[in-house]
Amino acid sequence: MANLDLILLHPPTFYDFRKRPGIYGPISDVVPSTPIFEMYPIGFASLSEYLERYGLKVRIVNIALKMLKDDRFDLERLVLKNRPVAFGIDLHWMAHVQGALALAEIIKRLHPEIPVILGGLSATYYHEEILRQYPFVDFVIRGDSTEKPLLQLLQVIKKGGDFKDIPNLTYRDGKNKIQINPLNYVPENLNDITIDYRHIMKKVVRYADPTGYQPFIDWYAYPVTAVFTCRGCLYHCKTCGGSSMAFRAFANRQRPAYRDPKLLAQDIFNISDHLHAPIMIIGDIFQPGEEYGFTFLREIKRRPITNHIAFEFFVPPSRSQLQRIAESILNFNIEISPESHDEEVRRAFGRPYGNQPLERMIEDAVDLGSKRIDLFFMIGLPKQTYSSVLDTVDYCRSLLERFKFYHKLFPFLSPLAPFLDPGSDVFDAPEKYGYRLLYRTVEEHRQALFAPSWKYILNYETKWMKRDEIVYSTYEAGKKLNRLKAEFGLIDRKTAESVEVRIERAVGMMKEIDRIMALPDEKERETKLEFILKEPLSLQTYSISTVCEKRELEWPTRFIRMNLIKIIKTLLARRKPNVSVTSSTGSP
Ligand code: B12
Ligand code: SF4
Repeated sequence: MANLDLILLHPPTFYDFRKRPGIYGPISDVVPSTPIFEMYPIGFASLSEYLERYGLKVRIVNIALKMLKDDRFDLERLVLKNRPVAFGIDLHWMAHVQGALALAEIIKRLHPEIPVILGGLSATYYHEEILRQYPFVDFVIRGDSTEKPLLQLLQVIKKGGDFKDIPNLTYRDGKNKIQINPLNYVPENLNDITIDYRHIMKKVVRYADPTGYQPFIDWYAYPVTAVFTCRGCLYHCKTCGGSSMAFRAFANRQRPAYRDPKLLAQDIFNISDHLHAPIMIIGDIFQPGEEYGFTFLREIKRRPITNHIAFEFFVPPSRSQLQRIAESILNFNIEISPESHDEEVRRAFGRPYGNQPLERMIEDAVDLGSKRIDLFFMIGLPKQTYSSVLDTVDYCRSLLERFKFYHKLFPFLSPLAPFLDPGSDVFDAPEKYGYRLLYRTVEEHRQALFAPSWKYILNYETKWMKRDEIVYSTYEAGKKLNRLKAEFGLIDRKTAESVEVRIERAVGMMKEIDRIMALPDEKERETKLEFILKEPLSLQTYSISTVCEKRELEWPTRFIRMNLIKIIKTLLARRKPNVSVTSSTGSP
């Protein structure tokens, strides 16, 4: 592997989680990952495809997943064995801050001469601080679209040239001064890049490394995939670090970049040819306007596919929009995040709709044959109190009563955790929104991840709920919702009982940690924490499927999930990437 140009590494949230796991709690119960957040940014796929298109050799290694799967996996051995032109690490989600910096430090210690590049939304927000504080990071590439700047950077590292000509780059110059190049590479559309699973399959074979490319722990059993409509967002939810305001402020994105709806449909066909599993469309197809959604639906209708397709909506779609979906797609599913049942809380969060349009949407979707509807509620919102959290579960009961005959309406409730998003409105002006931010700097967040439980990792509390209340309302409401799901037959009794047992165990453990944390003597505190956190299987016991069973998230998948003949053909063929020649990004 002597001639690799770039190895992209995805870190775990906390590097030493195998030696000393904290009680991370239900922070990942409603996403496919474990609390180690082993899912790498989907952008790794577009970066890899783009760089290879221009002649570079790229490998992705999901370190978090390898560490989760194999207790003996040795990062240092892997790093020592490889000498690429550069290493790239994502600091996309702030939750990875400790893991990302730990990886960077190890690489620098073992290969002081190989540049370490960081990228992703959190690295973008904190670029200057990262380069100022952590000498083992050499470059940060900012922005939501780094394909082209990364190509330029690798070319300059390889062949020489001037770093100052590379857009979006923050680096240290020869005098150890931090230089911040303008963030002016902000493509207007996503037509020159592609998330191409065929490319990934080829790399898996090239490097004989199925786990290095695996997106999350159970992926081979449940090979769900995603296609992207956009980068950026039109909406402005107050705690979201990916809102229109946040992207404008730190990624210099004035409006979202969309993918041509025909390319989007082709992305889905390409997946459907190879996998008989659900496909999630990230980003509301009606966000760019009805015409975008309808063009996509016209296109997708041309080739009937049986995969379950999940649509996420930022606002409830109209009946006629749902009707068009139903006419175009055999198995469609819906995801929407009302966040709270309380319209005032929802409005304060930034969602611009009331319960009436939400319920009308459910009614229409049921009527038009949606195979499943997922509702996501959240804890830690502006104006939300402990009792309001519990009232959300009562609202779920009223919905389940009303749609009793349907059996496919799934409510989920999870905490805004572990961190309030950097760059969100609330993060940047917490007091204005009734929040108290407990950690602001990179280092404070990095240190927080050493804490023994998610209560102490949380970087905020609100005027309406302290950290204690956020944590314990999560468990109490989780228990209540779990019982409700069993009552309405959404989960079987055995699953419900095991979730309840896990909740009770987790609460017991959290209380024990609280008791230890209150001890005045630091040494005694450390010894006691060390002792209880050492428990084998602590990650599984206290932090996975705590407030709901992860399997509840799964949309139906065919028994045979992969079309192996097609996959082999693809591995042998040379195919053109699914990109448009008339893109705004052009050639480098
Ligand atoms: C889709 C999405 C998801 C998908 C993930 C899909 C995936 N694998 O990427 C799902 C639903 C699984 C998800 C989960 C989570 N998400 Co999310 N997610 C989003 C969303 C809606 C879109 C992301 C997006 O547009 N990406 C596109 C672009 C920006 O990223 P990208 O293509 O992957 O990567 C490009 C750049 O980021 C950069 N880059 C990334 N890595 C690297 C590395 C290097 C070396 C370089 C040079 C560049 C680089 O270059 C790439 C290519 O140009 C955003 C909101 C938003 N509007 O942005 C939230 C968002 C990113 N998620 C967020 C959060 C908090 C989470 C969770 C932690 C929530 C939770 N507690 O469960 C988890 C983490 C899961 C995990 N890692 O295991 C926050 C992040 C805030 C922050 N700064 O920390 C956001 C901003 C908003 C939100 N609250 O939802 N998420
Ligand atoms: S939470 Fe709101 S602002 Fe953030 S990506 Fe979703 S719709 Fe956009």
